[in-house]
Amino acid sequence: MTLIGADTKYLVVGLGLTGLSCVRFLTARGKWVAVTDSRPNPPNLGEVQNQFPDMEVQVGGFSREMFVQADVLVMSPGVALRTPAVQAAIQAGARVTSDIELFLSEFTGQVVAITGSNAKSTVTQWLGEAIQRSGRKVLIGGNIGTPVLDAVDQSFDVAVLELSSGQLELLPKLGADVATILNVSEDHMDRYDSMVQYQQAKQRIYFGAKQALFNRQELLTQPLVAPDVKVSSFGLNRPDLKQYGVLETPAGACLASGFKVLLPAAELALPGRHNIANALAVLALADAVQNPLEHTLAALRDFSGLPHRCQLVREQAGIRYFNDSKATNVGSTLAALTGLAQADCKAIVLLLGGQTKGQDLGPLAAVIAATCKAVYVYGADQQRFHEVAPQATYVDSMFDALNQANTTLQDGDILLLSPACASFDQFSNFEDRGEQFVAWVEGRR
Ligand code: UMA
Ligand code: ADP
Repeated sequence: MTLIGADTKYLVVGLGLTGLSCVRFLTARGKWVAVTDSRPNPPNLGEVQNQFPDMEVQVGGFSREMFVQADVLVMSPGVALRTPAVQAAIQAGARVTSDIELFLSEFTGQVVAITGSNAKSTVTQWLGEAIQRSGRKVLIGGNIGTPVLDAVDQSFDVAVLELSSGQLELLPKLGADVATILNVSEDHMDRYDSMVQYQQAKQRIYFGAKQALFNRQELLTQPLVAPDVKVSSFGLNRPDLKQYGVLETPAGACLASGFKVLLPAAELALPGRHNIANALAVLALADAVQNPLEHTLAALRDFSGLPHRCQLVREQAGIRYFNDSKATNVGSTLAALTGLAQADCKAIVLLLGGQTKGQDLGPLAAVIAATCKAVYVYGADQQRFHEVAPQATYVDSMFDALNQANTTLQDGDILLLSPACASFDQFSNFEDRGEQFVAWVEGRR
């Protein structure tokens, strides 16, 4: 089955951001499209019914009959491939595709593909801004929040794509100009049977790539496929020739390529060791798409980060308040704690909790013990934290945690929201959780 055929019947599965962009793309090309969503009232139902009144739309469950009639299933990344109706359609001969594959079938510019358990959005945005400085037109899209098909009709020189494991599972051969796995730690264990399965999904980013970039301090990021591609690496240790890393100099730690010093780490606007690793990835990826070094270095100095990622929201009476609501897994909370910790001083008051998504919380124990003066745990899976934070205070909500923590804060303390969990038990999403935290900190609630 070809992807774009004259009589192909497409079934768009899921009617969120991705689904709506796929419906628009296919109908604009005169294709036969039906759409389905297992929720009774998905977000874009009204929009589709208004714009495409003749389109077959089925919601409130997946009908096997509808699936097996389709030639091509255009999947949303949140819908698992093992869903029985999807499997029935595949058995009946349907081909599976995605918004990313449809986009790549028309896009002719350079493609940078970025995945990882953490840091994807930060590196995607940072790199996008570095390339924009050179005057090239850059699409910054994918899992970061802009469906790529919403931008397919504009002429971009470079697409910097953030790809989740769910999006990668749907791509037979991505064929990026440069692809990277930034890091791999446990996440989405409610969707995968094992870490191996999760890592395999991430490895798909290297399929057909011209260049591969991996994190040499994280074995699971190393390309297992494609022996012919040009491979380079980044890491916080000393780099070999043609690698990116950190060189200790008399003037302090510096970002470097091989033996060549490029930038003192102290000149980065973003705090924390994890952001030095992110900056090294940006340097390497920018070089792979021939971005002039002076533009990359200027972007490294100026980028002040995305909201909800270890973001300093207030400093008052010597107390610093950080919103790290995007820390939805253990790896990201570890990065925040180690990045903000001060030597020989337990100054962090940590707020965490929510839905743990089946993760192993074990790695938190030692770091919490070494860096936190107090811990408050709230949310659906709070009983799971007893093992890793035995001295913690257990409360009903983030606001109870804030109100109680507030009475103990002193000059020099850091109040850190870095939940290590998904937010959906008590908030609409991580943005909502972060915004409510910021509103409390700013005295607006
Ligand atoms: N749906 C079903 N049946 C299911 C599961 C979902 O019908 O079994 C329907 C839902 O009812 C909903 C629709 O599918 O109406 C949602 O589709 P989706 O979950 O694929 O989400 P989209 O709105 O299309 O957004 C997706 C990404 N979401 C997910 O992968 C869960 C967005 O990433 C991304 O920005 C967007 O495509 C554009 O590329 C968000 C995300 O949370 C930020 N990503 C996860 C993460 O970063 O951890 C992976
Ligand atoms: P993603 O898109 O992969 O979720 P983000 O850039 O949105 O990544 O950051 C998610 C969380 O991960 C934030 O809490 C952020 O502070 C943290 N983070 C950023 N860079 C790293 C890194 N290199 N290692 C671990 N955690 C990181």
